[in-house]
Amino acid sequence: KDLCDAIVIGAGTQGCFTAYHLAKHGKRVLLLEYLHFQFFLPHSRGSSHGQSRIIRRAYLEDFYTQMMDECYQIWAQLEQETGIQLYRQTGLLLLGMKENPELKTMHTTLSRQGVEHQCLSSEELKQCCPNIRLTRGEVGLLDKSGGVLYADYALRALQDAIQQLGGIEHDGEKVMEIKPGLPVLVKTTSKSSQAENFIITAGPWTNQVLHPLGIELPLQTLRINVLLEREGYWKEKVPGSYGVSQAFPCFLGLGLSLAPHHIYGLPSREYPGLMKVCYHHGNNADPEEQDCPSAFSDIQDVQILSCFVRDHLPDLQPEPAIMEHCMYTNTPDEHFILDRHPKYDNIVIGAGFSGHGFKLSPVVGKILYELSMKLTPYYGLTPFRISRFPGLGKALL
Ligand code: PYC
Repeated sequence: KDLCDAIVIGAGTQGCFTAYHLAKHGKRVLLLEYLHFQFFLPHSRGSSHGQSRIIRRAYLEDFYTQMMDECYQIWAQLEQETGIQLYRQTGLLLLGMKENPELKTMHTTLSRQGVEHQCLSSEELKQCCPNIRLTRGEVGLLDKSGGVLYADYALRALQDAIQQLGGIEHDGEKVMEIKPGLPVLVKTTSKSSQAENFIITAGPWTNQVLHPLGIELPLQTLRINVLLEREGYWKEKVPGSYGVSQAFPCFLGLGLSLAPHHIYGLPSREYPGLMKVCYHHGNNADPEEQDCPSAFSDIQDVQILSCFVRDHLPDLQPEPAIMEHCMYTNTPDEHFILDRHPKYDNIVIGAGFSGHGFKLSPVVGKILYELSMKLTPYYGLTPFRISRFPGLGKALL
């Protein structure tokens, strides 16, 4: 059997960027799309499918904003290498009550990190974005670097780049066995492979992969849309008013009175004439049971979004035209897990991207590459350590 430097299991954007950085540094890498039931790429069971994602520097925490600087550079580098446009700058508009603590913190972070931004009163917003209305007491904060990432193009570009760099990709194979040790042994339905290092980026399947490795992480898998978070596409009353080509901004509604969770929206590329408006909220779900029927909480979520659209996006029809699903894998604090396995130091885990990991995947992949090669990452990893969850894993090891 050939011995690779690394096997990466899970070929979503985090695993692809990990394999990309490994291959770029001359490492022999095998990227496996792990699924308990085998699926072929691209599929919609994980968190990397679809055509668009928000990219932004606006964050509550300085460390994400700092990482985003390098992410923008790597996204641009991938665009250059592959000749494919992956990012469109539209601006990211934060909406919230003037005194909203999250809005204030994001404003502070943007100022402290020197990110170009603009505070907008209701009147000022009307001038620059006539299709968005604020309700009483709300203000806008524009992160000018925000925009849309073309998620499907990004995955394709990454997979092509990995192959060009000599990396090997396998999908559609069910993983039968993972044996820790030096080397790590991975058996799939069609072959056995071994590697000095093993990196797990299996999204909602992370705990399934980790089970035979003696650890369970506090990950909650959420179905976004029909049962969990809403992803609705609202039809424009006035065609073209919210399109990508009009540079209509992405937006994030923070702590709005009608919605306890964030509401976000972005111009839709996949359905011209529709705008994607979603609720950052969902219920527990098994990734293999994504297609169960809607629950009562979904209907409530749609009502919340319809009220938001009616009040803030007057040129959209308030009823959704299409509903879709996506999976989130959340940690209790919604920060990522980027760490070594507590017992096997040649096994590295990237998990718990909590619905905000896509834009950050260029740096996540770099950190996972560095951890696997025993290099010291440039970024402090304290917020991402497994040990922040007290007592975790002890009983299992
Ligand atoms: O991280 O910007 C984000 C985001 C928006 C919707 C889900 N995640």
